[in-house]
Amino acid sequence: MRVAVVGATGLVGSEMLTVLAARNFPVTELIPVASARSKGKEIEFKGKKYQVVTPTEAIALKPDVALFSAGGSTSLEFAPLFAEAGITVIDNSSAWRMDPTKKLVVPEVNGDVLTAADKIIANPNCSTIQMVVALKPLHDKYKVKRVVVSTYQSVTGTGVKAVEQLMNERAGVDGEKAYPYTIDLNVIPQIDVFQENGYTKEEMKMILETNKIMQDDRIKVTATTVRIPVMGGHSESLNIEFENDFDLADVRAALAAQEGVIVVDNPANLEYPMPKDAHGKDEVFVGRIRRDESQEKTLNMWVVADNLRKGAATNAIQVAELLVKKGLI
Ligand code: A2P
Ligand code: 11C
Repeated sequence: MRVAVVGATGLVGSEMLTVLAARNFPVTELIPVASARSKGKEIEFKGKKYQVVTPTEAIALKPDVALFSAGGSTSLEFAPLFAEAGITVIDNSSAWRMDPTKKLVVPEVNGDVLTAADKIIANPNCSTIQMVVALKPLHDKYKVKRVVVSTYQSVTGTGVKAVEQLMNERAGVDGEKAYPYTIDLNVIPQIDVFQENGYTKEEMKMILETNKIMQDDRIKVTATTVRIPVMGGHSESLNIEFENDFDLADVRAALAAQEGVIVVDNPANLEYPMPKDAHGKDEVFVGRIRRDESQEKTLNMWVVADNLRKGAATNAIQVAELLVKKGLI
């Protein structure tokens, strides 16, 4: 498989290279792609050096699949050109997610929607991915009516500049700011830009993308998304109301049986998921599983995942693996 990684010099792009190697994706040739600024730069993959090319040069090289994580405008401009050249695109930006002609895929949740006609496939937002992976087995069993989610999101979700801002602030050094406020020793209740309804774009992504992936517009979601000075992954507090009542032991068993989920829930030993433990892992970790005693048929749980892994690179590569398995690339 000849694989292009568009945005190979970025945070998600370099995680894509790590995950391609770690999962032994059958890469025969890597084509690292970035902006003209990075042309010629050397990228190492599995002990071999490859030179960065521009998107236009990459199209001429005709890879089998292109993993995009170079921002929405790059995707809007180049994904259709790659697709026209017969290259399957898996796009991590928000550019195509809500386009009704494009599939928005988390393999464990709705991998069955993929067909040979899908040439641009959208990878969901990181905070949405980890939530739907945890909701899926519970929706199948008890039918989710409503989710109230609050997030605690890592600075890595913003990109290299935000990681630098946090590190500079910790070191007491001046530098460029990715956020409008200090992030070290602070919490910023704003992720992405505000919309007319008072919600942020990140909050609206969690709502709209969940309905599309779960293929059920009746699931009501309300979200508050918050940036915290953390590196390893995103955390989410979920309050889930079901149509049908549940037994807590069955909830734990259903989550433990779900592909891609690891239950870490042992309060007696102070065991629960934390971003420092999820860092560098491909799974979604679930804990603090308990009944909401203020309302019937309602559950509280805590969900953590590495946003650069399952929230971005891993999910995109799992989509590629599924396409290979189905013979679609
Ligand atoms: P470059 O390093 O050449 O700017 P991050 O989100 O971590 O900041 O990374 C963004 C990624 O997207 C980088 O690899 C960046 O490349 C790439 N990128 C930005 N603009 C373009 C573009 N017009 N064409 C191709 N890649 C781009
Ligand atoms: C964050 N969720 O943590 C964002 C980053 O739509 O893919 C990913 C933005 C997106 O800031």
